[in-house]
Amino acid sequence: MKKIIPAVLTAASVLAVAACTNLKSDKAADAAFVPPTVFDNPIIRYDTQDPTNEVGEIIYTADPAAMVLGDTLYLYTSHDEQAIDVNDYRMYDYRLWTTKDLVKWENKGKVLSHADFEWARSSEVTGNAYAAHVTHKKDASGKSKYYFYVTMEGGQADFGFAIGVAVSDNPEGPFTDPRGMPMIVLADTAQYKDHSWRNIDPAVFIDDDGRAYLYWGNRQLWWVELDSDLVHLKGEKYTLDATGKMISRDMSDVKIHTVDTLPNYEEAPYVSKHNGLYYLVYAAGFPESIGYATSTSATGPWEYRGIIMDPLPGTTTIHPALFDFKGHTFLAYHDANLPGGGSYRRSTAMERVYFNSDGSIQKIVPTAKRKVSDK
Ligand code: FUB
Repeated sequence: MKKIIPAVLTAASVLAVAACTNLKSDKAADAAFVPPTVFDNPIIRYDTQDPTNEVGEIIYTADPAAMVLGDTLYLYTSHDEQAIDVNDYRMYDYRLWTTKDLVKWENKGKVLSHADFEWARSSEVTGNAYAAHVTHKKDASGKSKYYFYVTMEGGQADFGFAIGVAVSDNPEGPFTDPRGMPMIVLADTAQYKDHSWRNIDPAVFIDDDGRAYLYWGNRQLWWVELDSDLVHLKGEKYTLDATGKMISRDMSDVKIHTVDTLPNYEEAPYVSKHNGLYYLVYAAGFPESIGYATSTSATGPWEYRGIIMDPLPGTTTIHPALFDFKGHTFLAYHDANLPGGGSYRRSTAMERVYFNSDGSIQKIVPTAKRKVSDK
């Protein structure tokens, strides 16, 4: 059953006119779209079927990743399930929320879990599913496939995080792991860093020429080109079992690149293209703000352009996603503005983004905290 979560938006915010440069599409449908200029943040609040969105069980969501298909935004989030006042992440699954207007949100529920990855499930760990990213591509027959890149605790002999992928014929799933093993493990980045959570926060960008790149990393940004199947790394050699799952991999011909030009790079890279320029937004410093860089190529070099959002009250992390929707640009991120919120009980928020004529992004002041009554 479909669950509807409409958010309340003031008439003033809908009617407000952007005073600044923004991206425009020439599509008639997009031209008719009146983009919100102020969001009823947090935009995701209840895991509920209540159409008024004023009652129900609060859901804490984080790490938004945006995928636009036609007239619909698919917003995938991680899911914070930690008890109040406990200082550690508890994240077992990913949630999907869709909208056609950025105001009414449809709750598609759980679409993927830590338990769905055999290689992560079998490890002796607690089972965290950190930030993810979803993209799509048509296969040779013209059929769309959806690729869900995840951060999973487990997947290797040593305690730590790994990056994996699951694939579906439908953006709502079910997603299944085509590899049977992670894409990136601790051994792949051991020459650069030694902390166990360095391989987190995958983000994939598919360029106009069809080449695809995977960006990731905590305290170090790495990127690697993906194979055209979006499931293997370019140059990765592997053997398969009778079911088609990988049983071994050889990384000797895979080129893992580092990016060292982003001040205070912490984590959460997200690459997108706007007005012909490539943008890389990321979480900077700790507590995190949102920094960004631009380039004329998806592979850099990246020119640092500044901070677009300062640290937020109540949460050390912020996790940005910059995306276009119906001819306008938006930023999704997380705050801690739900009752009982905090660094391990976060909530997904969104803002409008305005560009200056030199491609720089105007600093964003988060929409004032909405009053959600304590339950
Ligand atoms: O949600 C768990 C981790 O916190 C993410 O992977 C980071 O980006 C930070 O948001």
